[in-house]
Amino acid sequence: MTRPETVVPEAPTSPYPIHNSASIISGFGRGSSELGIPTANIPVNTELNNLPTGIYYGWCKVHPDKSKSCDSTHSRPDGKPIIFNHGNNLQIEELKVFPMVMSIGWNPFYHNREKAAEIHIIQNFKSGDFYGAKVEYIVLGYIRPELNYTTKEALIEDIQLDIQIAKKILERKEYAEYEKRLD
Ligand code: RBF
Ligand code: MG
Repeated sequence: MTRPETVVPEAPTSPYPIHNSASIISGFGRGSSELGIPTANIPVNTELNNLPTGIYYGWCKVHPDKSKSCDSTHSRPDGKPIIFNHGNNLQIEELKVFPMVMSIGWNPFYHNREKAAEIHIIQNFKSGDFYGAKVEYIVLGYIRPELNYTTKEALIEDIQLDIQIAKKILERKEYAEYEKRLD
């Protein structure tokens, strides 16, 4: 399937906005290392599970979990140890509201067996990862279905296009105003 054109309504319409928060879990670790596009993985709750699989846009904000002051180590399914710092290393300017793109689905390019929900925050985080932090998100619309690709480069190119589309839509007044809803 080739990428369909993204059609955006004047303003967010039902079922959007979808406003919620989740704890960041560990994924496959491919986003940063293989694609250069880090994603914060979150559990697929009922609300996200009920959406068609595909790529979405909206706003998000990371909240450090201050109740967990100590780092803890979890083992990823492939055995790699992952340090959960619960976002307590983040800089103050990294705690603002940022635009985001969210992927919900099976990652056909990687043949995942489990459905995943992942948020790419459109911001260059300089202070490292933040497993175990809370991410508050507000989904405002849909960009496209998940697609398969013949090369990793083609997947990266489409994700870069998603990012540009999301940034542009979120500048519109009807979408920009939702930024204020994230406390
Ligand atoms: N994976 C796919 O297999 N097909 C896609 O069309 C696809 N689109 C994505 C779009 C965005 C904005 C993001 C953040 C991810 C997308 N992914 C897609 C998921 C990607 O494969 C995944 O983030 C990495 O494999 C890391 O888990
Ligand atoms: Mg990830």
